[in-house]
Amino acid sequence: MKDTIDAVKGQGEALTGRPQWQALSLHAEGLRHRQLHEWFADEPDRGERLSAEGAGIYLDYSKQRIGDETLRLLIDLARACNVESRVAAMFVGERVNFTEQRPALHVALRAPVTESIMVDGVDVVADVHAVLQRMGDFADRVRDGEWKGATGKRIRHVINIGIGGSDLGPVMAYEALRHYSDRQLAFGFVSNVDPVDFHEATLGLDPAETLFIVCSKTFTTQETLTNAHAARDWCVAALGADAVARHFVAVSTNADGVRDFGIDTDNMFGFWDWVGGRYSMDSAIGLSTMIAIGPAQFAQMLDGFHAMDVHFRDTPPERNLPMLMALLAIWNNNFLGASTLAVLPYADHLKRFPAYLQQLTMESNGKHVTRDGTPCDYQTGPVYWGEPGTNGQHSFYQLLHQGTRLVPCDFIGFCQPLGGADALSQHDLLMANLFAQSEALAFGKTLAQVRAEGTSEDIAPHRVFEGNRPSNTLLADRLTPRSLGALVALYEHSVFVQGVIWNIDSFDQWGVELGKQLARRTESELAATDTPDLRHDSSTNALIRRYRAARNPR
Ligand code: G6Q
Repeated sequence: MKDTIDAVKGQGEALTGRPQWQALSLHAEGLRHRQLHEWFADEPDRGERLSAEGAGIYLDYSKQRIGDETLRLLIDLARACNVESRVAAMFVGERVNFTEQRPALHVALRAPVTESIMVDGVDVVADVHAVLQRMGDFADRVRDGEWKGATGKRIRHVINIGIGGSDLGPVMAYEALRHYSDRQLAFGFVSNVDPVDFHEATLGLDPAETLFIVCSKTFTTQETLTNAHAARDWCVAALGADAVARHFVAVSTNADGVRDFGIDTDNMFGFWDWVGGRYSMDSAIGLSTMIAIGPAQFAQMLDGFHAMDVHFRDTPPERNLPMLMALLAIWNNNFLGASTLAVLPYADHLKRFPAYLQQLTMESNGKHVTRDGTPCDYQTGPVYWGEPGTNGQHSFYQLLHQGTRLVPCDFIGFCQPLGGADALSQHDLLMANLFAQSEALAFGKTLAQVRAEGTSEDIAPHRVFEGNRPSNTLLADRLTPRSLGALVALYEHSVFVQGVIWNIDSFDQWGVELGKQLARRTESELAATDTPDLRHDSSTNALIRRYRAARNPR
């Protein structure tokens, strides 16, 4: 009860007016000139002390520009913002997505069958496991060739059609876990309404060996339905209308929509409105992942998610990975003025991980008003971006090292290569680069050091590295389904904690609506046979006229 009263009271108070926020502002001012090399010189045990471990992931945050006092003040702020009670509320299924009046219960998607979480009198964990069971049966049938196409051929190609949360998780997980996938099956992902996406994904494929998974929570998304219709036409042209039942399955919450499209609801895998799109890769939306790696390894991925959930729920803030990552992100964003955050996985299989995180973080925390609708007078979510190392080192790292902006980095690496001992020396080289980059960013190279190398005076300033550029390093033993699950859950929960502190709804996405509405109106204008009466601004009108004049050369 006290928590509820505090929560309500707490949310009425402006964040920047809180004494804890102001203490952090003052503290940041006092630390403005403090250098990472000074901290390391003063604290010989810093590198090991400023670290935490959970669910198989080790976080080194010693190269962040913080001291013990900083962390204490950040935790004070989290407490003042009732983070702990909001976390508890999320875990028990309260409607933490308050603008849509829904729970955000992705933690239920990986809860063991022995647990129960009630939503409106229904145990959702039991429902989750019933769907997992059906997914497992189906995935096994596709993998062992029992599920056949309309002509009796086994399935060789699986194409996921979906967009946003119904695409980014599946494609990221497939790439990340390719090593564990059945190489007899090829996977494709079609998301863009640009017709070339579907064309390229199906080029050269035999429709008789191709299975489409149409993934759409709402089953109303324009891009997905357009591509799904293109897929159906492609299939029917080769195999006839009766083939649809053998070549299409759906993942959705909308059984009517699935039926209307022509997919048998026996071949539909459901989920629930309490699963947000960007939090859904471990629901039935992960069907392609399960077909790729098999139900047992999919279960290991869920175990990894769950291990991080438990760590997050039960560990004090000082040792809690998602909490620490969130507080460090707030520190860099709101008190050191960093407006972006680079995610740099030293694992080529994680090449789609930054894109996945872009949605998770920016759709969640790209918000401009607080819970009560008041404009935020502080920055909310930073821009997340990134590329795998070492490739990025040969392009944008220049700016990270010597640019004028502060770009905090999350380095992600694994201690063991996937290729076994044969790959070890090349993997050592990869990881040497990761460690070298975070060291170079933190400690730089002084003018005196540059001069001592014999560099001429006119060139010397160009070769100086200021250092003092903060980073986290995340290490796991090996990229496995389990460690991937833990890594994703780590970021999911970090995003939520940041959103609680900023007092925003991390689970809605109203910002994607306006463009969709305008596109609907514009589409008919582009193709109109009569000259349309354009009533946009003069720029949009001129662009539409130019497009119409050139769109169909004959
Ligand atoms: C994610 C968003 C959004 C959504 C897509 C696809 O959190 O809600 O990215 O996943 O718009 O929606 P459907 O799954 O309904 O097609």
